[in-house]
Amino acid sequence: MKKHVVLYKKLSAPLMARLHEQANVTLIESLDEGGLAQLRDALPSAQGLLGASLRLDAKLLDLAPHLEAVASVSVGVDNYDIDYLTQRGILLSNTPDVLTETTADTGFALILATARRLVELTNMVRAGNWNQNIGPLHFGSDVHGKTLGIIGMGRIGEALAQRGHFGFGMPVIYHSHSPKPLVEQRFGAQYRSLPQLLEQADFVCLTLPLTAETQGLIGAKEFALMGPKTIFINISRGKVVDEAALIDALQQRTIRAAGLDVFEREPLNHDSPLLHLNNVVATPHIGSATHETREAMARCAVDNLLTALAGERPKNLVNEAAWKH
Ligand code: 8YV
Repeated sequence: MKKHVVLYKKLSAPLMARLHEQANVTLIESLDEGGLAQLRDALPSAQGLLGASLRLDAKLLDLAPHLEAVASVSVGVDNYDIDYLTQRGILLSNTPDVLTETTADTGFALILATARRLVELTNMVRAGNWNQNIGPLHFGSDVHGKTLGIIGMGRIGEALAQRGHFGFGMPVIYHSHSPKPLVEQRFGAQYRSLPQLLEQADFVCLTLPLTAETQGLIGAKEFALMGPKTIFINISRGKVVDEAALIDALQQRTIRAAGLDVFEREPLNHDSPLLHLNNVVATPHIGSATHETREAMARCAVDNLLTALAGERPKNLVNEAAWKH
């Protein structure tokens, strides 16, 4: 008997075909009010859910009494009430690994674009304001040889360290829950306390998950420890940062600049000061957003979901405690 799977993220034709072969599929085309109403109507008979970028809390999940598995097309799982899912025995899976390199590439793209003022200067050219040779007013900062500080040394942090060490000859310092001897061995990375890292790094890069512990981790006190030449990069989650404190640090030039792919609220408010600061490069959460990687993530999520619905343990199970077998 085919199980009922509700998708709230569009999949490629091959993946849709694969799902239709093995499940009864309801596709929610968008997450606007109409789409959310459709989702609420579909949940009472749903046994599997697949998607991303939607807060799945107890209130919504209580509408799905037959739910067995949720497959997130993301590595971050801050959108899920994991304790509630576990208490109900609902298996939550995510898509780590497949997006690591692409997201680290995004991180380095932001490091280079922000240090070399790429957006500001290409906008100047586009506006027809390139009228003379570039002088000190438009100089950027070097990246090669500068100190790369990584907060959160997981898969993505490690890939960022690899790029900095081998690609740009950058000394790497890092802060994480615990020392990472393999990273120290491979990239010469050195462990630092958070205050030490903030004081010593030329580039401060956030690559850690959003949890109760990391929410608001970087605020006014932390920005004050950085220097006027420090460049701040966030490819983790916006809520790890006190965004008002970041805006103030940028406006007061407490730090030199920021490269941001994530924000407290997404899409970013059109009236956000971050959109009007020259020392900000803001991208619309494109960390993993390449054709190849998003297809690989969706494929991984479909594998996880179908495995769970077949009563097997999905490869990327997030809440081990929900696995009763
Ligand atoms: C996107 C991400 O939000 O994987 C994550 O946690 O933040 C990004 O890859 C996600 O892929 C949305 O589909």
